[in-house]
Amino acid sequence: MTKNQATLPRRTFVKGSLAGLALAGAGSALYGCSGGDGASTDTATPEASIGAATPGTQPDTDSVHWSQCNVNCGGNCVFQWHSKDGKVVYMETDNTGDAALQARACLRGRSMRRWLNHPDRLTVPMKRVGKRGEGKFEEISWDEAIDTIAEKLKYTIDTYGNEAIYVNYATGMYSATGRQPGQRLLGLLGGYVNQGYDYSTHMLSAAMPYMYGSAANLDDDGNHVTLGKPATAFSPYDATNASSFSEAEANSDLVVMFGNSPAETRMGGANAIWDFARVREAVNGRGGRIINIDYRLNETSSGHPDEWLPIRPGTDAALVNAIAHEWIANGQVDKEFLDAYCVGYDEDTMPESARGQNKSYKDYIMGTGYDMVEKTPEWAAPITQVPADTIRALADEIASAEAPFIVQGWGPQRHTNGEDVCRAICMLPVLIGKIGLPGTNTGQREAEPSVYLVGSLPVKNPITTTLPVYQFVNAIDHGHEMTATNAGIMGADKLASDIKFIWNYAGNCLTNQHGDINYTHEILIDESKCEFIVVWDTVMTDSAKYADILLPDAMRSEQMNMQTQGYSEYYTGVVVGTPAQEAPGECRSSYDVCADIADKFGLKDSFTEGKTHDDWVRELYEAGAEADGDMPTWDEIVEQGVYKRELAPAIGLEAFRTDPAENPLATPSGKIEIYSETLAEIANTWELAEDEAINPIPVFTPGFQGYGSVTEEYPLYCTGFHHKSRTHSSFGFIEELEKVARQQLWINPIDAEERGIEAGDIVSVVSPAGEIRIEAKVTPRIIPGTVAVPQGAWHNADMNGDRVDMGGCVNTLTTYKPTPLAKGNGPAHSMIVQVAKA
Ligand SMILES: Nc1nc2c(c(=O)[nH]1)N[C@H]1C(S)=C(S)[C@@H](COP(=O)(O)OP(=O)(O)OC[C@H]3O[C@@H](n4cnc5c(=O)[nH]c(N)nc54)[C@H](O)[C@@H]3O)O[C@H]1N2
Ligand SMILES: Nc1nc2c(c(=O)[nH]1)N[C@H]1C(S)=C(S)[C@@H](COP(=O)(O)OP(=O)(O)OC[C@H]3O[C@@H](n4cnc5c(=O)[nH]c(N)nc54)[C@H](O)[C@@H]3O)O[C@H]1N2
Ligand code: SF4
Ligand SMILES: [Mo]
Repeated sequence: MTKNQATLPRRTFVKGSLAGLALAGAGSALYGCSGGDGASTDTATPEASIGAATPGTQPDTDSVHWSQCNVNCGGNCVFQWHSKDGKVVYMETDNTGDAALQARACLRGRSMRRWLNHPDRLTVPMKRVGKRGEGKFEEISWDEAIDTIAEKLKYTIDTYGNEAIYVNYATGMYSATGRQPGQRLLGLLGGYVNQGYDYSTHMLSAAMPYMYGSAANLDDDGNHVTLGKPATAFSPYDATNASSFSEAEANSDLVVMFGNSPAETRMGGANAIWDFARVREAVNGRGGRIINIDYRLNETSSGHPDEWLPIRPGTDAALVNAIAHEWIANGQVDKEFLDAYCVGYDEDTMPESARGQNKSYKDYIMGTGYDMVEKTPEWAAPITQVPADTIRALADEIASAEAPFIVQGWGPQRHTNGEDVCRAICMLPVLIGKIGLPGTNTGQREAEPSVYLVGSLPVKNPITTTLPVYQFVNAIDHGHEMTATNAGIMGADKLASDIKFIWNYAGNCLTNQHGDINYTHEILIDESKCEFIVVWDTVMTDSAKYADILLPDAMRSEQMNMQTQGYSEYYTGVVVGTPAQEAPGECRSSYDVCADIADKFGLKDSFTEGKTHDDWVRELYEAGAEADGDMPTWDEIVEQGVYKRELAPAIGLEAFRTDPAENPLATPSGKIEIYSETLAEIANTWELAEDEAINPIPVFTPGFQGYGSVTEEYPLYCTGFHHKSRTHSSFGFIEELEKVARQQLWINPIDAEERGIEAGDIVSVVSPAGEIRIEAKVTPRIIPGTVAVPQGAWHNADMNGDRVDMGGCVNTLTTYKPTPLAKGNGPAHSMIVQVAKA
């Protein structure tokens, strides 16, 4: 892990929590209001709505406690709780230090008090009493819960071995001690199957290392090995492979974004939307332009409609192909760069094994290889819905830019053809050699260097077997048949067992966030398959309904907490906080509960090493501070709550560009592999279905339920995006947020009119996998022929009845079909549907 490596000297050291308050309005007022957490329904202090901007008008409180927003949106924003008599009265966010570095909470974070104090909080341990999935539970004691879990763990390990245990993908808890206790416990018991990739960047994380390399491709001696290694060493947002927005701000004259909407997915005061606002100002200020390629006019370009270039979802690779065609036809590619730094652009740099077979990228584009189709703008226009003239103009505009900053969000790769799409987008800067230079980017997401100032509770898993996360349902159903070459298993040749025990802490990926809920339901309710499911959450989510034992968690603001900043691009930080109020009912911390489970195995001392939860937090902090040398002491951090520092700008692949011999990429050739021999080998050796392909060069393939797959029954393409009112399904039960940004189906007026649908109508959306009901948002902000459902709404269907999902969860519509290479969740954004007035 990068430790402080990219940091500038500390420029602010804030003592006292109110320093910098006067600056508070300047920073991120655009993206979050400047005061407290808004009008309250649950406390007797209406003054709270006045906010924090006018000290002196605040309600009477007796203490301040810090914590950080623990959900997975990347903001890691700072909470400053004001409590009285052990109960939270109101919240402020970050008002410390330099305004540009204030991690100020968005509306979601500012509603956290509603979550903490919500009447639907889980407050007691429960066991299932109805059929699995029915959601019928009965209160039990902690003793019974802990005994049952210990017994089931012992039974599972004795009967099936440790490889029958799986910790499900779950992102609701970013903290030094949140999800780690469970993994630490399971590690001590002999281990569990690891998670490979993630639901965020599944296709990209699997595919990009073949083009730009990854440390995971190197063995301990530094030799290149690519097959059968876990992919976790590749970071989809590090500062080695990609440039920071601050670099665009400083030096770019054209920003081209593919499916990237920081105003929705990087909210919060010290997050990329703030960085992007500065980018726009600087780039426009020097006469440059922003181009935002998306199937919808997203919030980032809302108010700047001239920035929007509409495209049919899943077809970005076709657009890239046509641009490449123009550049090749007009002699605009940087052949010198391609020869010196890349493999496989044309015959001159094809690897021995593929030479003389018309397998190069240039052959593919110009119609002399692969599918023998010339990728002209006229070819791409009907696929992408981008007119040929617009494509030509775009090709010209990018080629004439001095420092084009080409960047992709993760929307384009979360499609069934995502593995090719993400590499295809990177071909734009590669073809014109605009990589590793000031103001340019590699085509990947803007760098968000993970500079962790402190570590987390240590976890050791003796098992190396790794399952691509989206495969967990298959692993429950037929894990014993899954191998490296038919299911993408990593770290071992095959799974040793079906998954029999699921540990699900702070996640809703059993159903809601996973995909194809109707199908997944069938697998999960079969108790002869997965025999035991433990879920820990704070509210009754759809996934929680499948628990055999359901545990109530104390939230971060209800215990001592610590988290180091993970994603934001300009700054890193650490927050240490004390409990702002007591957890409700019988909620306990996961650390304490896991210590008790360890005790049943005689492992309590190994688990705790004689330390309490709070001892660990202090020790982890002090270890970080010592390694860093520049951080406050423990007493100081407890007093001031938050410590931050600015990060240096980064240019992706700068070292490689400057001296490729000295700084080769971690690919087999050490170069950018436009043609990957390793992928060619995988394509030849893996077992693939007839409709699946793995391609050594980034080609346009429509993908499952992608371009060309619509039928009379399902005549519309359907896709999704990450929504403002929730972080995935987190906050999905807070009514006030739903009122601010509604769960609605985006549909173009042309498609709506054909169906007699008007804005506000409740419509039925039917896919081959299921049906939802949702309100229609009729808007020209979405391209005709495609509709979109914001992801993360709470599934709400009678699973013993018609299964029509009144909650409008997009994963009722997705079909379970892992992608060819990553075995990932491409269907998340690739669907075909019919829409009708309900
Ligand atoms: N179709 C489709 N599906 C998708 C996506 C998509 O774009 N389209 N996006 C995917 C992506 S990128 C991701 S990352 C996943 C995210 O999927 P998940 O990781 O499941 O994220 P959430 O839905 O936010 O669920 C987090 C859970 O943590 C719980 N939680 C919050 N705080 C606490 C706490 O203090 N203690 C405990 N025990 N629990 C807590 C919340 O109540 C919530 O149930 O979804 C994926 N699913
Ligand atoms: N508010 C909020 N913020 C979040 C989250 C959240 O749930 N809510 N989730 C967090 C997490 S875990 C993650 S992984 C990130 C997700 O970040 P992303 O994956 O980048 O988010 P998406 O909204 O899926 O996609 C980004 C944009 O791509 C567009 N798009 C989708 N498909 C295509 C396509 O085929 N081509 C093109 N050109 N555009 C396309 C969408 O309309 C959207 O505007 O966001 C994080 N931030
Ligand atoms: S949801 Fe994200 S942006 Fe909003 S407060 Fe939490 S971390 Fe910050
Ligand atoms: Mo994600």
